[in-house]
Amino acid sequence: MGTSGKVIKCKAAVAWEVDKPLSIEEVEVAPPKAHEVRVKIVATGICGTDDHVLKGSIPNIDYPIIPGHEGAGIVESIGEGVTCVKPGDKVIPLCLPQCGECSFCLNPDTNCCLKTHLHESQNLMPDKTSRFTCKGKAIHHFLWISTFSEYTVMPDSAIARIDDDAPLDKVCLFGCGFSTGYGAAINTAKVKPGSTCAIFGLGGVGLSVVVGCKSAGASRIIGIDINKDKFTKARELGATECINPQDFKKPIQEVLLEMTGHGVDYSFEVVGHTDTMVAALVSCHMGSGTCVLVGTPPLGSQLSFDPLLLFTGRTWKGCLIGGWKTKDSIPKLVSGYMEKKFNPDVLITHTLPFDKINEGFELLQSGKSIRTVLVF
Ligand code: COD
Ligand code: ZN
Ligand code: ZN
Repeated sequence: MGTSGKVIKCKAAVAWEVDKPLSIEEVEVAPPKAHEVRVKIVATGICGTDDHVLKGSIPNIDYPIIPGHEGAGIVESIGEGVTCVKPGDKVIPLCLPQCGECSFCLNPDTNCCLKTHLHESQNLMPDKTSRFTCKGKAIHHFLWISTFSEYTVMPDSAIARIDDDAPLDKVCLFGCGFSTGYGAAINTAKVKPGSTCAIFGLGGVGLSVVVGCKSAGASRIIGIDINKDKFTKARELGATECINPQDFKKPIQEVLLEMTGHGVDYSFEVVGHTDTMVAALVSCHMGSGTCVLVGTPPLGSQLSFDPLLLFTGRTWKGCLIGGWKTKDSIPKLVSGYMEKKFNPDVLITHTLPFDKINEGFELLQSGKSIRTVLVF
């Protein structure tokens, strides 16, 4: 008795409105349409961005919605025309699709496919309908992948097949956190051996930047966080120094300039605040420093900074999902993990049953967790 072609009833976490805890509901998940895939999610991480969805602090979110974008699972069924995966394949849903055909996908210098939320809303499937229903009401998708549901549907441009042996409760972190931070150092900054790096924010994503800087051969890696409990893990992963802005009377950018002479070679903002974005720019080397924005700024925010900071030679850039062309790169990152090239397992501080999802968010909000992985 297969489920293919039928509606599946399963558990999902629904955000009915802003600023309310998630509610575990029974939802109905419609079968995939043409060029869509239905996936049984086995494990999903909780990322800072999911917390922003609950708080209503990111643009273009419609409620009710099923959040979650750091999952791993197994293909249950495929719609007409899908060739990239088949039922039974292990997969990672892609919160940034790669259609492979648009002018951005054909451009080697960007990973922002034209089918992303930057260009069109991903709160409904591409045909502008939902595959989720709860209590007779259509529920919105998040980034087309909604991994906080035991079964979820995504376009075939937003799914990548991974190694058959990959442990899904670990490699789910490649769907966002690890890939985002590691790629920011490797692809976007292109950190050079022997360089000095500063990372503002040592959550799951910031710690993944630390891993990227270390593997690129940086000799000095300075971690910055207002929560000193993050320092042990940062040192374990390669930070050579850790500092708390609250321990200094002067602004942290001045502290960094004093520590390094003329500023760091690479700085990374992994908090998502405009003040730390400008502090990270000021902290990098006046003539040759590169500052990379990784954290999403608050809804509607604007930056104010002295343009002279750029005149002398600093470079300011940003990236989404670490600049990876996702469908091509995430399977390779998972293979690298299987070959023990890097080990994001240390970022997983908690593993909880899916029903305890709100406990997972409390751990994130109180700064007690790096990554909580929920298992169905
Ligand atoms: N100075 C230094 N550290 C600070 C400050 C400050 N003023 N304020 C807060 N922090 C620290 C916190 O103590 C915490 O340790 C860390 O910053 C933030 O970490 P988390 O655990 O809350 O969040 P992450 O690491 O899971 O994610 C953070 C991002 C900001 C990167 C994330 O929310 C985001 O915006 N991602 C967008 C980038 C992207 O590519 N996204 C893809 C999908 S998410
Ligand atoms: Zn594309
Ligand atoms: Zn994320």
